[in-house]
Amino acid sequence: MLRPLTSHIREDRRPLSLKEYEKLGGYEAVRKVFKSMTPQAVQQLVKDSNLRGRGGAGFSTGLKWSFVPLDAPQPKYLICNADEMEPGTFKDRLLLESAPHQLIEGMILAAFAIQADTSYVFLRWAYKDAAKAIIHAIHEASDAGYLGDNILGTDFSLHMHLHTGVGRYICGEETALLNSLEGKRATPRSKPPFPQVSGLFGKPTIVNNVETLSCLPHIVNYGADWFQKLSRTGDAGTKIYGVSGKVKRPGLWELPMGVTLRELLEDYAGGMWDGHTFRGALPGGASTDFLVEQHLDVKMDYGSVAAAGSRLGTGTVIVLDDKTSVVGFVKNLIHFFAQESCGFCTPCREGLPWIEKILHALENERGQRGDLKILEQHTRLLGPGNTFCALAPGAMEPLQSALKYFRKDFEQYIAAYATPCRSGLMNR
Ligand code: L3W
Repeated sequence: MLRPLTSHIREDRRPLSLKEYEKLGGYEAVRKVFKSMTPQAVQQLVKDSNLRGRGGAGFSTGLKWSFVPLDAPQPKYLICNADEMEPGTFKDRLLLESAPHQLIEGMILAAFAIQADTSYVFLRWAYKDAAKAIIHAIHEASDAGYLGDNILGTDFSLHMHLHTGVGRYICGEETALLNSLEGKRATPRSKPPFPQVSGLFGKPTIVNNVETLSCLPHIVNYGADWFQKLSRTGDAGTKIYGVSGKVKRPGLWELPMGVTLRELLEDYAGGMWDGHTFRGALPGGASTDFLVEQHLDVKMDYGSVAAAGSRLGTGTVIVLDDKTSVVGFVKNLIHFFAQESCGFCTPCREGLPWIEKILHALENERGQRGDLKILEQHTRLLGPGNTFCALAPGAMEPLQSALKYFRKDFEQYIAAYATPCRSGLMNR
């Protein structure tokens, strides 16, 4: 099976019912695990499979689970991070809307591996169809004995709840998500302690992405080796890649991990619109660095994209073309991140609106000499280690790489419009 996560998704994308899912072998992995595996064995299998988190960071799933103290008393929590709000990212939505039982089965397996008795799907508020599909599937799975007390007659119990967020990007950051779920203001927490030891209500908690969890039934059914061999590279499995921007066929495709950016753009997305030329692409949502022409043959896996100076992130590519203003493009992204900053730490709260102001001024022919230097300073001041969470450093990635690869696009505004005696920046 070359596309385990999506090959059973119907053409009309209607969610598969429990009966339909069972007919295709659904919940066999849960039966297998309950019959013949220990939690430790499931953890080892997932470690051996080399599954890495699909939410953007690519952290080893099995390793993350292994930090949960198995003998800690209940409650322990498993949380599915379905708060998909990264710009250009719409891959989890497909799985949530069309394959809800695959996700639920994956969650049961993950909960068993860490011996959690309570689980939540933390869902983006705007995903209304997904909410309907998940709720319906939770009811079906509970009625069939896959969820609840003493699942399938075993001594393992798991209760599952759907929680819809209020539409804030920061809730996708795992510790802000935990605060939100506890009814508190959604600001990130400091790490360590990591949620695996002190998470929801201070209890051991695992937060995994939708796509990550959806891989689990297949890894249990077909094995770690099989999962590794799905990939073309050292990073295992398939990946749901996406492309948006001025390409002929924007969309999502489940492909072997490690297809090249060129294949993705030309063979799957159909190439650029007529009359438009490729200039660059953000490989994994907005909070990644640009890849450009010289990177078209880079393999889209964690290691290769990192070696090219960016990150695979969510694997959903945003394409920049030659008819789109680079400054406007980056300003749009910074506008989003500035709006979504939780406001807790100063560099992020103050820095992002400042950058947005400068980009806005540039775009509107009010650029000043020194603006690029200030922008560059900000990419450092808001970079890794200077803020409380990854939001601002992520936002700096498209900006810093745009300044590197498309510097002339910024300079032209300064050269064309700046005068040496403009008033200070703060007077704009
Ligand atoms: C124990 C350690 N656990 C890390 C765990 C940690 C978490 C996971 C990843 O951001 C990225 C971000 C966005 N001991 C550990 C450890 N962990 N070190 O591993 O952690 P981390 O901190 O590397 O990343 P993160 O804070 O989870 C995720 C980028 O993804 N991104 C955003 C995507 C957004 C969505 C969405 O909207 N839903 O997908 C895209 O590129 O910028 O860098 O579980 O506990 N020493």
